[in-house]
Amino acid sequence: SGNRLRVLVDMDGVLADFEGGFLKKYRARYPDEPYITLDDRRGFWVSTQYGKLRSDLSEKAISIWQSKGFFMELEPLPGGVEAVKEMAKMDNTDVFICTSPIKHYKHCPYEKYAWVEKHLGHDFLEQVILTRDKTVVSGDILIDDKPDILGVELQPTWEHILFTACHNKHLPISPSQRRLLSWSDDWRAILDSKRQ
Ligand code: UMP
Repeated sequence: SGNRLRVLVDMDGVLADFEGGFLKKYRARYPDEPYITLDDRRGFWVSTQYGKLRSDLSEKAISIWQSKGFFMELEPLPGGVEAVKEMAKMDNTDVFICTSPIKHYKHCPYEKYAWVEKHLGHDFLEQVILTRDKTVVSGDILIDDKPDILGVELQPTWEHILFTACHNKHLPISPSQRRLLSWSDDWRAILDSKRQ
């Protein structure tokens, strides 16, 4: 604490390619069913958009991320793992991975730890925060692709930096909200803007 900077980094859609992994496995499992291209994705909830396409497709979509191996096998998004490793080495900087597991807990929490160990190393497991409510976690910055991050704390300590994803890229952004377009964007400047 003191004058250290605390950065919270989301996992799905920011470090791990949830949308790409979902579509690939959905199409493999349901080759004859309609699907939504990444370009046509709108709204954070995949299941909601599939349910609007056809009501039974919501549960088919959910079956994909409830399956063994789904979270473990997600590909890293370009530059994310490298950025987090670099952040963690910076002076006066603490990095935590802050991610919400699904409530179907058979595989997801285990596989999220396994993914971090595989891509960031065993020591990085110290930095993992699994929570369904990110508003109760304190930090200076939360880098997350979900447009609305709500919970019991009405005034979270962090500033939400919206990480651009297929489902949020068309959203008008309030003038006060900042975006990170990708890990090629200037995340270092965003961190520096929050330092004492
Ligand atoms: N998720 C769903 N339904 C969807 C899309 C995602 O349950 O339609 C899950 C995947 C992640 C969680 O486990 O929600 C989102 O977590 P965060 O990215 O907000 O941490």
